[in-house]
Amino acid sequence: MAGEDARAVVPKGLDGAGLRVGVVRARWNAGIVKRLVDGVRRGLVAAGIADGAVVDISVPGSFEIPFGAKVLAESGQVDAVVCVGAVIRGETSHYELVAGECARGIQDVQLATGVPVAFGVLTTEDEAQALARSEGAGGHNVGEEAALVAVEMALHVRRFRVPSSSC
Ligand code: DLZ
Repeated sequence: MAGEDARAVVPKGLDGAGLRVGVVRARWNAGIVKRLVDGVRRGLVAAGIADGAVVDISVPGSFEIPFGAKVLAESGQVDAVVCVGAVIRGETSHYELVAGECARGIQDVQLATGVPVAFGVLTTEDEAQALARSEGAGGHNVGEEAALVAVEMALHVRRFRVPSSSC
């Protein structure tokens, strides 16, 4: 992909105005995660979400991301959550456990709460792959992609939500 345009494309008609989004970021591999968070911000702005509509929490590592996402999803303060972290095999003896539990936990949280939770967590063989997927050549940024996913899914929820007065 080097040199090619790999920047995330905003789906036609995606308009997140009025949505509130939570971001959970892991502190492990902080340099990579910072690049992902910058991508998340860019994606949210491109989808029409103001900075003031975004809340941000940090957790120790990717293993804790699902719990952070659950706290936000259950808070009633956000319509979607974006998770960002980086699990790098070369530096992580229990890579499978951390990466696998992070992915499973995120899916569990979104299905249990009904609040979309996007997976912007890199699981890579080495740091070079992580750099390439967090604003590498061509602008590929998994954080930016995850932000757009979160907005799209939140709009599905908004469209089909049963008004509380009809219950
Ligand atoms: C312990 C650990 C290791 C070895 N590697 C990573 C990593 O590459 N990426 C990451 O986000 N977190 C890592 N962690 C920390 C765990 O996610 C978790 O914070 C600790 O095991 C404490 O529960």
